[in-house]
Amino acid sequence: MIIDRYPYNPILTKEDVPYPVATVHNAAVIKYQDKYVMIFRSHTMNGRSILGKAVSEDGYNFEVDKKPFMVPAVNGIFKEYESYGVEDPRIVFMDGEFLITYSAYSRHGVRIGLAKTKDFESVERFSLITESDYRNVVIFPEKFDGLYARLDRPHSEISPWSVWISYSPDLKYWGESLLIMRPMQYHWDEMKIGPGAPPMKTPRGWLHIYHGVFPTMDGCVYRLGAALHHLDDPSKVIAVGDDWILQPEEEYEITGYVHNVVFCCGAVPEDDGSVKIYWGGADKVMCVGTANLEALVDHCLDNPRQAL
Ligand code: BMA
Repeated sequence: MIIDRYPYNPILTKEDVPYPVATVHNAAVIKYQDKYVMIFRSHTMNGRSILGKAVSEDGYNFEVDKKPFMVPAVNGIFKEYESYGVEDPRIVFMDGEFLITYSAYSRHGVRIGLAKTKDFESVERFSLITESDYRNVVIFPEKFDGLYARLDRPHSEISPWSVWISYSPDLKYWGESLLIMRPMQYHWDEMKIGPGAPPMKTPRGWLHIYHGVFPTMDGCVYRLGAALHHLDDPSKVIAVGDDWILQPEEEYEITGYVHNVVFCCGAVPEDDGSVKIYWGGADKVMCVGTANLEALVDHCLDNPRQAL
């Protein structure tokens, strides 16, 4: 198997959280001052989501902060657009600060918020960077020709749940959008695809772990796959691995709040060429596994499917 599950999964559950929550899942993880910082999503008991923070020395054993990290905003424009909750964060580090993209739900639909922090103590909302219906926006940790780049996941009837790319000079105004990857018919990712972890730089391209959804008579199955983007022009998808790299197999992925889900929002590349991949199991717990980054690149190149 290309991803080795950590034998002591799940690594974080609602029992580890010192305030009342129903779930712990879909977390972003990034290194900060030699520690692993996890920003995770939790359903509260009204069914809406908040974000919590946990810290670890080794990437496996996490301790949760006493209070949530982000709850729906109580004033300003964010209040209007986050009133149904904040979900599924992703984090990158650029220019001395951490950029957190998250789904903001309200009666107006789902759009993407961008918040910034320098130390994971205080966090400042920067802007709502999409209209609805968007989820799963990940920012590349480097600029291209002076522009920020992000993978987008808008949804419309004619172009359902595909991956697009957009650019920005200032993180606020985004444009030059292009469709770059679509779900593939009669394939494990045929219904929806969406960006997962922020892309990781490798000598052969940006490795992007994404999720794909397959509809069955028993509901949807969420799996993970990998795609490789050109180093200088990330709108060029060099290859998409045909096979999934992870599917729900363990009890904690098959049964939970939503069954048959593995959903990734974060991965941490290590100096030895390995990568820790974090995923939510069945929308209820957090899990981790390790892979070799170059093996994931091989996975894309050795047996690719069409991107578009
Ligand atoms: C998606 C999102 C994710 C969730 C997944 C499986 O639409 O809501 O946050 O993990 O469904 O329920």
